[in-house]
Amino acid sequence: MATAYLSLGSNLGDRLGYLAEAIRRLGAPHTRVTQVSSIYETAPWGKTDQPSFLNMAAAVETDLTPDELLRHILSVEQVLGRVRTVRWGPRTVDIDMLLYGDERRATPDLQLPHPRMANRAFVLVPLLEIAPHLPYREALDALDPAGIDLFMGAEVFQNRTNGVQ
Ligand code: GSY
Repeated sequence: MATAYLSLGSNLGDRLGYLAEAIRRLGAPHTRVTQVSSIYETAPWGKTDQPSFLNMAAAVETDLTPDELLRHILSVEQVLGRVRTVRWGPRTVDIDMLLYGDERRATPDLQLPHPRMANRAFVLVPLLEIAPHLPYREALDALDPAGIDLFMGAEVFQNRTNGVQ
């Protein structure tokens, strides 16, 4: 059983609904979502003329290998309507595997740790909220925190994901 950390983002349509559905769907097979962060509204990075994102992080416990977990993530993105057209363009949901245990690799489909995570405050703010022990605090302190606003606390989001009103 391994612990993996994921970053999720959405900037099209029912952004919160897409994140909630992604968390529900990530929870199987052979995978359990053990922690979710708060939801943050964040200014778009890369291609800036697009709607703002909702971003969050999640921890999962999984029996899947990194490649199997990647396939699971891609299938959840696909079911939720992600279409990869414009690079860095708008998306219903984007799920990145940031870390998988202590795994280090650089294959074309999957690089671990995620090669750009240390440069993105919209990734590190939610990640360090759920995993303050990870060695990315200095990286976050070096980034501009502007444009990262708390949108919804983790507990409220979890109640929504579990269908509790
Ligand atoms: O890399 C993930 C997709 N993405 C995002 C994102 O999730 N949040 C923000 N704020 N900007 C982004 N630009 C891209 S591409």
